[in-house]
Amino acid sequence: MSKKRGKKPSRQKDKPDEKKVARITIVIFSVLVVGILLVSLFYLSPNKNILKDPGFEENSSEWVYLHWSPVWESFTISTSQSRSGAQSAFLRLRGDETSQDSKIVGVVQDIYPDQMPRKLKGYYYVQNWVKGADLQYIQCAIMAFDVPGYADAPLQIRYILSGIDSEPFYLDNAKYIFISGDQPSQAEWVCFERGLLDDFRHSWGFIPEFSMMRVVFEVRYDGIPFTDCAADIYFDDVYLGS
Ligand SMILES: [Ca+2]
Repeated sequence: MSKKRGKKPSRQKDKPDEKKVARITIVIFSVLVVGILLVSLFYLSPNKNILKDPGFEENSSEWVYLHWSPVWESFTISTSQSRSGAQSAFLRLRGDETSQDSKIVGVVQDIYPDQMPRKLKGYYYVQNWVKGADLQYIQCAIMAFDVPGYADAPLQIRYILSGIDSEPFYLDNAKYIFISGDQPSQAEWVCFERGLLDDFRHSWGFIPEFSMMRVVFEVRYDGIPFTDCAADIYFDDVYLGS
């Protein structure tokens, strides 16, 4: 009798505890599921831009130019034109009578993604375009460094955004893709968009592994200009991501 009396109260105590444990388990499970979904959405988001300061609004030190190259000149940040926000990257190209080689004005960012980004997108705006050299063009180059089998130079795709309709020169480590061979439209924002991963696969026959990726937006001429040449180019809202 004393044993039966002793068991009943213990069963009555267990039932609320089991319900409490079950509720806590459900809550923890739900929190975990929601957390995993949120993390997945963040990392798999189609709009995850891996470029820093893609709208040139933060004056980020991530944007640089190739200062070590004698043919390069720097971009500046401008408030004269912007597709979004108040600023853009401004590339001012002018002819140089002393030029014996290329002249490039550009803006560059080095990034370290785990894999080849799927999509490249951006906008550029052209003013004061005076073609003063056969090879005067606007270009976006994507360079993959330390690709196995290509240790000497980065494997590249060079997107000709506008200005020329044939390859300016041959490079062992670069493939050209022409987005527009026409002379550039002026005084309007022009969008360019490509499947970067597919372009590497189709152009090179494989998707390269790499240690670093360099993204270059530039305006340039190659060779000696035959007359004064000029171009004011703005880039804004550039995108590289999934
Ligand atoms: Ca902007």
